[in-house]
Amino acid sequence: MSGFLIILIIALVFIVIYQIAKASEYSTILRGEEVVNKQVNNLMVWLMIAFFFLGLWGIWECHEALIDKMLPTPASEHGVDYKWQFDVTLYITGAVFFITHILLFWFIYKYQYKKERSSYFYPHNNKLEIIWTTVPAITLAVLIAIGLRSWSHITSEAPKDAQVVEIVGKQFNWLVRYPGYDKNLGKRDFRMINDADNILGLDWKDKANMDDVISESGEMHLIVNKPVKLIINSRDVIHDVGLPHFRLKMDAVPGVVTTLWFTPLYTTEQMKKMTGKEDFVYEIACDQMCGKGHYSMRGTVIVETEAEYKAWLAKQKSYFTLHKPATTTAPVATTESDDKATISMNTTTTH
Ligand SMILES: [Cu+2]
Repeated sequence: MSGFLIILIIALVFIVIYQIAKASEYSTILRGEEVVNKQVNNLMVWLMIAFFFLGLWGIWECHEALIDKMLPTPASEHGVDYKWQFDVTLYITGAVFFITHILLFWFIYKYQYKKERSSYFYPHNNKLEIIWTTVPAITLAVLIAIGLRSWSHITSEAPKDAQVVEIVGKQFNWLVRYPGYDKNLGKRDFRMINDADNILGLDWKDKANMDDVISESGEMHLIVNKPVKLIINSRDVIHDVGLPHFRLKMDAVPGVVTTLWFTPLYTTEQMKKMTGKEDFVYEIACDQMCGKGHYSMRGTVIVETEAEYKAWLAKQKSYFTLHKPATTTAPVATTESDDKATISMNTTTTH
């Protein structure tokens, strides 16, 4: 019923427009074409000027309405570079936008139709062509070169002491894996993936897997001021690890490992104070449309001090301990007793 009403309303609007056009056609004939044209021309000029100011007001209103929703200060070293480039790009393109639009609307007003003035034929100017081709080309080339420098920085080899965390996307949540006290992530084999007791396909023949901790809640713990290397992968389709507060994102591709590294600058607690928001959380958003549950692929990052991180890690049970496969007799790894962050790894515990 509502569909029929919508079609009826659209049809009526067309009829009204048609009737108005007809009426103005008749009035043109009655009042003389020249007089009407002049009036319409005048009206159009003022409507265009009004449109210009309406547009400017709209930009201002959007700015006011959305300023609180803007991302806070970048929380990574790379993010600071990124924001600088974003701002520079915005200032350059913004300035060009305002100058060209002011001129566009000003010319409409200044060169509105006048009977005594005819248009000036100006087909070509090589100098102008060269200027408006080379200036934007050089500007964009410089911006891209600066961007590439940042890009090659985050995708370059991570510092030796970097914390290593693996993040794997799956429809529809993130799985985060931490190496245990051995600081090594064990091998994975996609053929061993099994939702019941081997969610990431850890290869139990590899000792390095025994102490690996997997968070299935999409919570990623990072250490403040310590470089972190993310090892990114996907279990099914293409996802994308979006870390808006750190101004980073990287595709998670099935079968291909992607990496990036960065250094978090502020703990979650510091960020709560800086933003004045008690409920502040660093967010992991899937930045790649990956299916019907895409919207719900939200993870969180908790940035904390090294001591807090170690205390948290010490409380975690390794995936092996929690899901010890019945058929596997796993080799027992040697324990590093001097490391406070030792994961409780009891291979005899059964669940
Ligand atoms: Cu997604």
